[in-house]
Amino acid sequence: MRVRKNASEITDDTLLWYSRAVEAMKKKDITDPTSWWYQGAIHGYGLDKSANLALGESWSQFSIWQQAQGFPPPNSLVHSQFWQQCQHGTWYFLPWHRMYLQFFEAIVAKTVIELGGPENWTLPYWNYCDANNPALNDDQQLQALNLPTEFGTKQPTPDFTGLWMEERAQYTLSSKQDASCEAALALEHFTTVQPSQSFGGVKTGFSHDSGTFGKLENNPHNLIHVDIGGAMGDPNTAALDPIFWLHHANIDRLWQSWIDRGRENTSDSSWLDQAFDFHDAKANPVSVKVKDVLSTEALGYTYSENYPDVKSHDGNKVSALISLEGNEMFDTIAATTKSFSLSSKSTSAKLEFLPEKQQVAKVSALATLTTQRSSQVIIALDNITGSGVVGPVNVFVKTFASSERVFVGKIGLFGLTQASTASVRHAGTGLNVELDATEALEQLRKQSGWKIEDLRIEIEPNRELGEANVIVGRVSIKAEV
Ligand SMILES: [Cu+2]
Repeated sequence: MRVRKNASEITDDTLLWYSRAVEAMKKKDITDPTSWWYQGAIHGYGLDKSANLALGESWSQFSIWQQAQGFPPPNSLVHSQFWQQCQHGTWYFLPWHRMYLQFFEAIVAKTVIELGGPENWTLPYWNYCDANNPALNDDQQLQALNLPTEFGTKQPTPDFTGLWMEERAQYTLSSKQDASCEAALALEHFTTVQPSQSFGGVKTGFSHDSGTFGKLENNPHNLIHVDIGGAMGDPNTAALDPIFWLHHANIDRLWQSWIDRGRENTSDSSWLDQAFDFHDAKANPVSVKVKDVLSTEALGYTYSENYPDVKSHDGNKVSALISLEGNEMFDTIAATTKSFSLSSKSTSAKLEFLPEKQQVAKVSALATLTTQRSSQVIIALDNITGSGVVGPVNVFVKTFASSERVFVGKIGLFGLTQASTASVRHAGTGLNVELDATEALEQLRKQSGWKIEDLRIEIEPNRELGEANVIVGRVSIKAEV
C-alpha cells in the first residue's frame, strides 16, 4: 500500500525524485501521453495571449504552452476525448480528479524508476488546511500558508529546479481563510439542490464545467488555485505547475477524510456509472468508471493522516451547518436587478427586496434573536463572467447606516474565462457561487436599528484586477423556507 504523505513532513527523497521526474517528463513530446505537457493538457489547454501585465506578470497561456516539446500539438489531439477533460462545477469533480491523480502518480513512479530512483514513488499532499489547525501554534499555522520550500519562492530551490515555476503570482497564500477546510467537511450530503450545502458538487451531466461550485470546490479548492495564481489560476495551465498535483492530493484526502467521518457518497447510478478516458503508465488508453475509484485502498493507496475531526475548526460556523438536513428549501428574498462590474476596490451591490407579504422565507426570524436556530441564509453570486486570472474575492455584508462590515466568505473564480465563452463545453453563462451567510447576518442583526431592507453586500477582490475584468450578473439573498 502506498502512503501519500504531508509534503512538509517528508524526510526521504520523494520530492527530489519528483523534481527529476518532472524535468524528464518535460523533455518528452506533447503527443506522448506520459509527457508533462500531455498530462497538463488532460486538464485544460488554451492559447490565450493576454497577460496580466498590470500586475507585473509577463506570461500568458500561450507563452506557457509554447515551452512544450513538439508545440504546437496536432488539432486532432487538442479535440480528442483525452484533452481538456477536467471536471469542475459538477459532482464528478472529486472522482475525475482522483482518477487523474492515480494515473499521473503511476506515470511519475515509472519515470522515477527509469531514472534509477526507488520503486513505489508516491505523490505527497500539500496540507494548507493546517493554517486553521487549532492543535498548532500561530507560527506553525502561518507556515502552512507557504508552498513547501522545495517548490521555491522567487527562484528555484537548489536540487529542486523541476518543482519551480516562474508563472506563479504568489508563493504564500494570502490568508488563512483561503485554506479553510472544515466548513466543507462539516456538510452532511454529497449532493443537494443547494450548491453551498453540497460537499461534492451539484448533479450535472458529463460536463467540462457547469459553472456552479459545490462547497469543497469553492473553498479551499478554487481559492488555492487563484491565490497561487499564474499558471495555477487558470484551468488551461494549472496542471503544468508541479504544486497542482499536491494541491489535488490534499483535496482527495479531504474527500477520504469526509467519508471516514461516516458520510456517504451519492448512490445515484448516473454518477456511479459515468466513465472517463485516460492513459495508464504504459501509455495505453483506459476507461474508468466513478464506481471503480471509491476506495483509495482498492486503488492501492492511503493518506498518512486524515484531516482531523475537530469540531472547533474555523470557529462556530460548524455548529450552524451541522444541523442542516440537506433538503432545506430556500426562497429568494432579495436580488440585484442589473449586472455590475467589479473594481479592484470595494463594490456595493444594491439589492431590491420582495415585499414582505410575498416572501415565503422566514425573514422575520432573521430580524429577531428569539428563534432557536436562525434560518439559514445564502448569498448567491450568479452568472459571473469576465476574463483573466482574478485573485480571491471577499464578500461582506453591512447595513446602509453603518460602516462596519461583516465578512461572509470568499469566492475563487477558477475557470472564469472559459465559463464566460460559449463553446462546445460551456454555455458561456459564467460562474455561480453560493456562500453561507447565516453567521454573518446573525452578527449584523445585533447592531442597533437592524432592518433587513438596509442590507448591503460588498464585494472586494483581495488583489488588483489588473487587466482582468469581472461582471457579476446577479447577487441574491436566499433564506430558508
Ligand atoms: Cu484543481
